[in-house]
Amino acid sequence: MGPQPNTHTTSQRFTPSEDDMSTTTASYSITGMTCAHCVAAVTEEVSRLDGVSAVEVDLNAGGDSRVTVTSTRPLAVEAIRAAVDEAGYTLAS
Ligand SMILES: [Cu+2]
Repeated sequence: MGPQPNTHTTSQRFTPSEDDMSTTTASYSITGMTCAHCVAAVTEEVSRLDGVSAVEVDLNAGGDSRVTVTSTRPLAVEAIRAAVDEAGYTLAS
């Protein structure tokens, strides 16, 4: 990780650590996703959350898709829910 030109304004600064043990991964189910556009929208919104370092979506059109979020600190499920909602989908769990 290095300085990024498009960082978010936040009151809480996080200092990236080289220690992988500081990384948190969590999976969520999302309903309503049907195609690559949906994946891109969800990935974009969730990636904007402070601390998120990776977002992986396992698309299951017609069912619940699975999104795996890797972050440098634990994320509140409500933050994920809000981001998914912003993208136009619903967090199922
Ligand atoms: Cu779509």
